[in-house]
Amino acid sequence: MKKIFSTALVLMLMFTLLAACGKKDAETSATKEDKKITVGVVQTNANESDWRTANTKSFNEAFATAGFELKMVFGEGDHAKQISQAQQLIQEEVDYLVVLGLQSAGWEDVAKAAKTAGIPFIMADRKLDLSENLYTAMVCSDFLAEGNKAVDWLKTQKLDAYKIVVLGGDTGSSAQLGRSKAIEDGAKANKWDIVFNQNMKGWDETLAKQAVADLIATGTKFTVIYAENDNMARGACTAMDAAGITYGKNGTVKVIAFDANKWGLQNVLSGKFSLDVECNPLHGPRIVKLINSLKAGEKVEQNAYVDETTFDINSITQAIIDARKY
Ligand code: GZL
Repeated sequence: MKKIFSTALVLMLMFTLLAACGKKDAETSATKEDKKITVGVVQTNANESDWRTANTKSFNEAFATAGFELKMVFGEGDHAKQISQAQQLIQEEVDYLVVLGLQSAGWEDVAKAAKTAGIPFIMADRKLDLSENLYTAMVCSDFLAEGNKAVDWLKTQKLDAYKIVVLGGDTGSSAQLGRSKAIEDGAKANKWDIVFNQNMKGWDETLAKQAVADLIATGTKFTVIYAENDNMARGACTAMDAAGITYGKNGTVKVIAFDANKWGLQNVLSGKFSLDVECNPLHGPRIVKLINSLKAGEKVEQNAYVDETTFDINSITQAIIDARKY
């Protein structure tokens, strides 16, 4: 009798334990399923440019809609700070790490740490110098292609003289490297003169305005402003206004800009900018789609470049501008 009772007691204990484990597993899996996806985003600077503002807004809105928890940090022009911020996010065991690098180089250790931690490393905006085994995917712009579009357009202008002022972006960023390589190679191939070629820290509009004002003061003549974003192109226009130099549709200087913000395109329509090359900042939805695909175990394209176009005085209309999202 005693034996039957102790057997029954053991069986009861076993079933209770099993039920408890099952419940825990169920809770764990339920918690896992319900757990918000946490995404670490290492952004460049908060107020770098209108492009960057649109880009940050895109992440905030898309991640909120998707129900992702966003942990966004800003390097504020300091590459070393971005590296330590990325390492910190890995320590915090984010589910995904998205990097928009101030500099292309120097990301190997972070990428290796993310890989060791089992955290997918995603590049956005600017491709980084990483071998394909060190990142999961990228959603970036092809900056060399952007620059080549500007060079091809410049060729069609058949100017009497090509005296080009290059206002580069942040030195060492893939956006600056690609756009600068395009104009430098284009000038060499077409025997154009680059009369000024300097990168503006932080893509800064005021620095660009001052650089062009100083150049004008030296008496250097130029026929093209190649500004690697809208803000710096506007800075150059302010300097030319102050010096009485005409530009754009009926002017002596062609102004080329990149980003194609709405206000930049308004400057194309009004004839101030001659060309604006699109660089699309709306990466939020793209990264959400990518993360959802990864979460579902779907195969994703590792190297996805964003489709982008150009706008000049002959192609732009107010309707096109009004329909734009940034
Ligand atoms: C390009 C982006 C650049 C923009 C600038 O993708 O990284 O940085 O062209 C921005 O306006 O600040």
